[in-house]
Amino acid sequence: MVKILHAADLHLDSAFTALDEEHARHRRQESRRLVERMVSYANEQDVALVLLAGDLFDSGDIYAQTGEELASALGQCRAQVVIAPGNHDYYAPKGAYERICWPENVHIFTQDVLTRLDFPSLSCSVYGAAFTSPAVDSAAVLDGFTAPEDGWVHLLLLHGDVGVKDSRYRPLRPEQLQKTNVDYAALGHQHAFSGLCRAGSVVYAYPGCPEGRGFDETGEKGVLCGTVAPGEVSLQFVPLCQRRYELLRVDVGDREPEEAIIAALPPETRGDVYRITLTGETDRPVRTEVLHQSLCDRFYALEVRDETRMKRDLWEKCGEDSLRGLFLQQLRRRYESAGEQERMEIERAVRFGLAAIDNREM
Ligand SMILES: [Mn+2]
Repeated sequence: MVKILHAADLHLDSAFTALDEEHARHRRQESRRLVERMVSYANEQDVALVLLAGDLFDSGDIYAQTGEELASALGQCRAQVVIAPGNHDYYAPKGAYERICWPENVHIFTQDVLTRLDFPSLSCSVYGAAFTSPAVDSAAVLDGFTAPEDGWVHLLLLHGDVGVKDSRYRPLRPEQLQKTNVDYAALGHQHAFSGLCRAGSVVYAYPGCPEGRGFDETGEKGVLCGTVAPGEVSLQFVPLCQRRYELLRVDVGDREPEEAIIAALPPETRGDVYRITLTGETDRPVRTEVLHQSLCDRFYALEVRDETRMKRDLWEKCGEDSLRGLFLQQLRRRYESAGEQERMEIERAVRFGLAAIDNREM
């Protein structure tokens, strides 16, 4: 039985484009701490083998400091570490992997050919390959390979795309994984945790990226940790991210927008990045900049979007012989011939206009 930690898609030195420049710079710095947290966890758990399934770097063009800190953090790991480079950090002569001075416990697959690494003290073999260019259009590396049944633990470590036909990132079919006869296939590339999947007797999984980088990578992020024995896999998802990206839609209803948002939030959001979208029908004007200002201290970073619609009965005062009535008549005419986008803008103008006429707080 071998205790493993499986992580992938760290994408160190990502640009964090969903954030403003200052936050993005801060996130790049703190994302380097991720590897330290991973290593402490592995040491605490007495992990024997750390499997990193590619895309450790967001590109081949990393800061020297990022490489040095990664190598030094992995050197603190009591486990053996195996890396299979992916499409973002493909292995190239004079590339990022060759420029870094790796500690002795780190082993890197450098060829696009299935290679076997033996760990006799663990009775365990790891089979893997590297991307050596940004695209690999087949899973030919697995052709003809079947792990023996010899009482050892057999692991596959690979960056690739299961279930995506014609993928440029090593398309893998479950049947191909099944034929490998390994006990566990530790995969990288897909950024959401896949759950533990099965192809015949072969268990495979994507842990997803351990730190979200945008609103397409939401919620809890982490790694997989546990034991693998011949024919027996017992792995748990372990949250390890420092910050979560969360999408929250809030129906304003009859409440003040700020009140509606606060009511919808979980108790602790200070470390997280939120995109809050206001929805529903309301005749209250929604001022996203004001909301942002008054709520942003509750988050690491916040974005507020307005998708509310105007209440239909707001047009009712259209017939009134008053400033209000004239204002509504004017806009109603334009509203009727307007397209979807312009209608949203007109509704917004009506809400702001009526609030001003009524002298209401905006
Ligand atoms: Mn990838």
